[in-house]
Amino acid sequence: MTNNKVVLNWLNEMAEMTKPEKIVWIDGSEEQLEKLRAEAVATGELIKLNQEKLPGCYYHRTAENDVARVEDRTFICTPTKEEAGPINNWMDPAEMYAKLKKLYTGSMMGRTMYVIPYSMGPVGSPFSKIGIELTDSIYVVLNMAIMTRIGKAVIDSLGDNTDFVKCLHAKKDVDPEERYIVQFPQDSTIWSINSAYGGNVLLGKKCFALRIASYLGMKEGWMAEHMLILGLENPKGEVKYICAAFPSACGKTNLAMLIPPEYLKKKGYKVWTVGDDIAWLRIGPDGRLYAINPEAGFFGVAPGTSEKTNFNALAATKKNTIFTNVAINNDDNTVWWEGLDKNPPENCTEWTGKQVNGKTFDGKLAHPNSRFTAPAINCPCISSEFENPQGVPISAIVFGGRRAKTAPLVYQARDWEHGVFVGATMASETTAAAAGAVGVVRRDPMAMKPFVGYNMADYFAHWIEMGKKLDPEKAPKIFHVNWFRQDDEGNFMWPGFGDNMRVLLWILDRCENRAGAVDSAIGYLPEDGAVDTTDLDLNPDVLKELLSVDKDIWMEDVVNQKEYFAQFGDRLPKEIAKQLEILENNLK
Ligand code: GTP
Ligand code: SPV
Ligand code: MN
Repeated sequence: MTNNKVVLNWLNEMAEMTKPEKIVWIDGSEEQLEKLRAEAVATGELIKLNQEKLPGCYYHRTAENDVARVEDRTFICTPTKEEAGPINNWMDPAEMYAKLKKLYTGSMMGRTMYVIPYSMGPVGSPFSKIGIELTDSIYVVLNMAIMTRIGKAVIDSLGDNTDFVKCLHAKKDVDPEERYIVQFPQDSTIWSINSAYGGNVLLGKKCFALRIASYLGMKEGWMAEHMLILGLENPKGEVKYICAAFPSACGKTNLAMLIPPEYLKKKGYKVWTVGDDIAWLRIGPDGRLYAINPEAGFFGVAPGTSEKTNFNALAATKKNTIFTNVAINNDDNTVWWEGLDKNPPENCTEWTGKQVNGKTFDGKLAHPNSRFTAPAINCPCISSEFENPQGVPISAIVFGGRRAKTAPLVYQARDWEHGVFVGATMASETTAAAAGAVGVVRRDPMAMKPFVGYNMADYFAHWIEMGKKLDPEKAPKIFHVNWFRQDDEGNFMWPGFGDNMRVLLWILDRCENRAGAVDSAIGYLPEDGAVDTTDLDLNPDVLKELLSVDKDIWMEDVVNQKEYFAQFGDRLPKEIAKQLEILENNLK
């Protein structure tokens, strides 16, 4: 497929180490992919679903110990520990290479190594970057074929260029004790072993498009962020774009595909999806911030996805989709998960493969982090700008997380620097998207805690620098939202989902100086009546509560913020320290 010497030498070196029985280049043709699907069905790696109801759809079940990202086994191997920073796992690159070489040696014996050339971003876009993933998993090949642009066009566009990310994945024994997800940012290299799940093995996604790309962005003057990108069209047909960073399983896919409440739909408001997980952001020649979605598909959380909550995501999964770790309805060979509807199948295979009566089963039929891999073009609300190589201009950046108490429904940062501080002080309850305890509040700056490829303090500094380079008149305004505030009984107080549109409209109005706000200790809050509650069955007292700031709880948070920032020592930008001081004084 290529005469690129650097590619071929690297490929040979990796093959000598892993010793596959054969090597197969993925050309991206439907014919080749179809052969691989058939092979995976024959070996049981995939199950073919009901082809009338779900054409082109397949099912995959992972090992029970391999169902989420593994943050404690994820490493950033920079030459010094300081470059990786205090919140990343680190090991000396030479030591890590030596350790992993032992694990990889002979790991593909008797197996096939697939070579997947892929592009993050439209092939040929100035934003785009190329990777090559070597893997011994057909499941990975088929997922990468949905999530990225793959094949001959990509390797052709690389030509003799040596600027590509070298990605190696071996499934090996899926042994959690020997599982490693390792980034070597200085070498543009990713090595992943002993997993076959999602973000651990689809190396274009979190490993490249966030960890390696965030490092490249810092060096080259752009940003790689854990953000959705959506376009909001008003009745005049004008579209404004918003990026939002929420931690894993905190609502990005849902917000990106939002369907407005009926009264707004009737007026002509629409939402268009550009991306649901990752944004690459650059400053354009006009001083504005532009974003592309480097991915080509959605690797979305299945549970909670229904016609009511996320019609568009569900519609996107009706063809050419791979489902992982959901439940199977044995009566018609279709899929089911908690929250799809209120009718679990009686004749059911739950996610680990046991035959159960879904109606009486006590437990989850689908794993809480079960996922669908769906082509973006399947989405009914995919933006016409999805393939735009220049990206879309961003009006607002929104941060958010799961906070039962502290954060109000929405507030606005006073300026860019304050906005960076708002992002840097993000915290959220942990979810099933990563292995470990669920529901524990942890600090997750910009939703990038698990994904930043260098020292988080330098990452904050990079955000501040980017702000200085933007035209101050055109820089996105920065906001914080919380869809997950709870009452004393633990119920969500805000209806969320489509009704989040009400908050987005306030945000865009603020960007154009149209909506009212009141200054508070933490930033600008919507003034009375500024969030439109037309046709919403919400007690005005509840909205008041949702928009309230409890100074005692915030003071506790400030104590925690201080402790958190202390670990960065002198490397913490002075702007962040100054904002912390302002917040503390405001709360006193
Ligand atoms: P990753 O793919 O892990 O990065 O997750 P994500 O941020 O895209 O989260 P997603 O949109 O898949 O939502 C995760 C879970 O949160 C799902 O079970 C949703 O149903 C639920 N959720 C999303 N938006 C809302 C909301 O506005 N309110 C409430 N209560 N739940 C929501
Ligand atoms: C996330 O965990 O944020 C995801 C899923 O989007 S994964 O691809 O596993 O990272
Ligand atoms: Mn994500």
